[in-house]
Amino acid sequence: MPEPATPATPVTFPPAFLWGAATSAYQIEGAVREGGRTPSIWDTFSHTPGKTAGGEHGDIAVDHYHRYRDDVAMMADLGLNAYRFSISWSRVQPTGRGPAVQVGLDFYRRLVDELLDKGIKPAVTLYHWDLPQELEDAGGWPERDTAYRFAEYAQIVGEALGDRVEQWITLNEPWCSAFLGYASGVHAPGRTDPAASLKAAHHLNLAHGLSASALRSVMPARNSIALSLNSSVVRPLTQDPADLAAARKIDDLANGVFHGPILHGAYPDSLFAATELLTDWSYVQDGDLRAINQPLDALGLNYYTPALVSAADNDLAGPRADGHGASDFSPWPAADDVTFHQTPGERTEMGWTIDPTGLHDLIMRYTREAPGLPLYITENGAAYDDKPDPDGKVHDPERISYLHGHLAAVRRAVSDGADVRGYYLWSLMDNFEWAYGYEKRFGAVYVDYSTLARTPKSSALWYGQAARTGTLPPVPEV
Ligand code: IFM
Repeated sequence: MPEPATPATPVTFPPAFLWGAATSAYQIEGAVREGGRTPSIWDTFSHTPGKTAGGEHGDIAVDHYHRYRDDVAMMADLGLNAYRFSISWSRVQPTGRGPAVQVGLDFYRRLVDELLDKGIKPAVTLYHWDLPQELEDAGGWPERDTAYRFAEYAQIVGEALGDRVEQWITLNEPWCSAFLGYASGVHAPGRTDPAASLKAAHHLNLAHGLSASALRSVMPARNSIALSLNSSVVRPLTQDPADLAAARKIDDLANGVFHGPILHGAYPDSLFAATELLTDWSYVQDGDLRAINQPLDALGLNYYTPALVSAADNDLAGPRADGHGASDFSPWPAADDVTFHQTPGERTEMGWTIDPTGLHDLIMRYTREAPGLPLYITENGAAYDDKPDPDGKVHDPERISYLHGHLAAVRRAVSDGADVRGYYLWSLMDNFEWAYGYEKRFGAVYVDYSTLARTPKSSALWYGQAARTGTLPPVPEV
């Protein structure tokens, strides 16, 4: 059922609901050579010709490293009560192993203190795709040792910030790290090896489990440990058994490969069957599944758009449209027999169809998959071609409508029994959108890339009002 544009009764959220915004280190910080930071795989990838739009990179990004105080003040002025950001691993542990660099940890400590001072609850993500290049040179995520290195890094950050940060997220969207990074190659490190991508997925799972234990060993028990999955809402094009099987395969590759071991302690048998020509999964060692299947305190869900799939020989099949960038290599190992279709409806600048019902379905799915586990929407948002008006203001009514629709879907899920405790808009401000460079603007705050000046868009003011009142304001006419 579509969400009504402006419902008759106001959409109101529980008083303790977190109204946040999210960012990640490489997308906003800049200062890539300061304080002993060394290159991550994204520094290397973005400086490799042809890998990002216009050869753009995060060297300066939006200079958050130097402007964090103003950025926190801006969040406070808007009325947000939560902020999710990630730590740059190579800023803290430049070689990905060994002792931490104090300057790196101090930056995050200052940021956290600034947030707490303004009454904004910090949520730390330990890994948002920026593996230290040295670890990629040693094999990257397909190499088991990377999981152990990650647990060590988690412990360092947990020790440094665990006294003041309550919300922890181990990995952001491990699907992207594994399959865009090692199968389709549209993300760093740009490898195109489907077998390696499945191995990477397992080691990311292991890294999650080991880091969750490491965090627990050094942090106060009150802290919450979660991870953020970009779980796909996979819909079959028809009810034909071949299309249902295609949807099942993509569901395993998008979701089951992570939530299977993490939530249930096992990979789906159907995933093993689907990928048997690529890998025998012999790198899943005794004890790994136990290590991965750690008790969690919460689960983060990132949602943008649903996927519509059919069997490749379906008459209605069209060109590949999975929305994950242009590559001759698929991010879906062993799924050449599946076709992705464009879901009908309006789209954002990313070409992603706007469908808040998908968010409701996703929340209800995890309410069933993980009963009793609190949920957070750790990312949701839209890119639009925002431009300042002559008066300098930036009006983005499409984003307001997008946010309204998705927040109303969250609220509907809460009414249906889901325990959703917060929402983090992606993104606080325009930033480096990976392979798309700076072309796609996801921010609620506009960034002028020539001056780096920040201007809250009308959506930021709308969202801030929602945060302050706990009720969604009306949606202006587009
Ligand atoms: O910008 C990204 C973010 O880093 C991870 N989730 C999706 C966003 C939009 O593509």
